[in-house]
Amino acid sequence: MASDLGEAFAEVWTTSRPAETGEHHGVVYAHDGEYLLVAGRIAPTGRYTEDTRAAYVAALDLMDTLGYKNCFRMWNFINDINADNTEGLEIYRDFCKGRAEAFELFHFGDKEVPSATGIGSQGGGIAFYFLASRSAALTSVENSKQMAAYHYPRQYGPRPPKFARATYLASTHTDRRSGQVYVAGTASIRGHETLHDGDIVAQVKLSLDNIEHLISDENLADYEITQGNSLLNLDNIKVYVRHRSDIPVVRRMCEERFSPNARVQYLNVDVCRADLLVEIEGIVA
Ligand code: 3EB
Repeated sequence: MASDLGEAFAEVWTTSRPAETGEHHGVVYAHDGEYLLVAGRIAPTGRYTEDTRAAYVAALDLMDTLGYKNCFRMWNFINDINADNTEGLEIYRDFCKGRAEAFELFHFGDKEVPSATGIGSQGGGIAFYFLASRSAALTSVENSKQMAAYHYPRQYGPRPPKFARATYLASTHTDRRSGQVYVAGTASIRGHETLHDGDIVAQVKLSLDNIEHLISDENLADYEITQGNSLLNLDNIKVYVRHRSDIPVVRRMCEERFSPNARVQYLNVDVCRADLLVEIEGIVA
């Protein structure tokens, strides 16, 4: 994701239990009896639908095989995300098609899809990694001020993006107070529409407002969750910025609203809609 060495960082998921690693139909994984991390790459091609479907099928099949059936978070890093494939379909939309087909094969209902990020990348092709749990209780959370992505109208592509705005992860279904909230990539969208085309300041503000509302008790009341979250509770944040020259202003705005102790990475990559300038994700732990 990084453009030069100074920006490079590693995201490391650790466990105190022993982990086993392996490979399954081209995807690699590590698991510790409670959590599974699975990762894969899709080589650059003129058309991504089939290879995306196949790679997702390998990862979803691994979850079934090893017994990690509760997938709660997915990341997708897509090179040239706004460019057309060889058939004139935007690469992001091509990817969305393959993902939707794989979910269909595994009978994922729209309300069962995990939170996700679908964002640009400097590397070639598509890289992805998923987190799944064996026994955690999951709730897919939507934002009452945004249309569910899986209901987006046809203008955004042949198959809608399939992801939840957040996943609430707790040890039991009765714990509605002390779970973790995995916040999906969040942008300047209300309903299904991009707002503030060309205005980075307004886009950052709306993205932050969207997350603030998403994790608030007001929004989580629909799921009987009450934990008093605010943006100050968000950590492990990634801020994706389309134009490098916008990073200083984005950073200033984020620093005003995040905890000074939050870990935040700013990454200069494209965003999945040509009119989006910024996208933000994080975790309430
Ligand atoms: C949006 O809200 C912005 O395709 O997995 C955000 C998070 C977005 C995840 C995905 C896309 C994805 O539609 C884009």
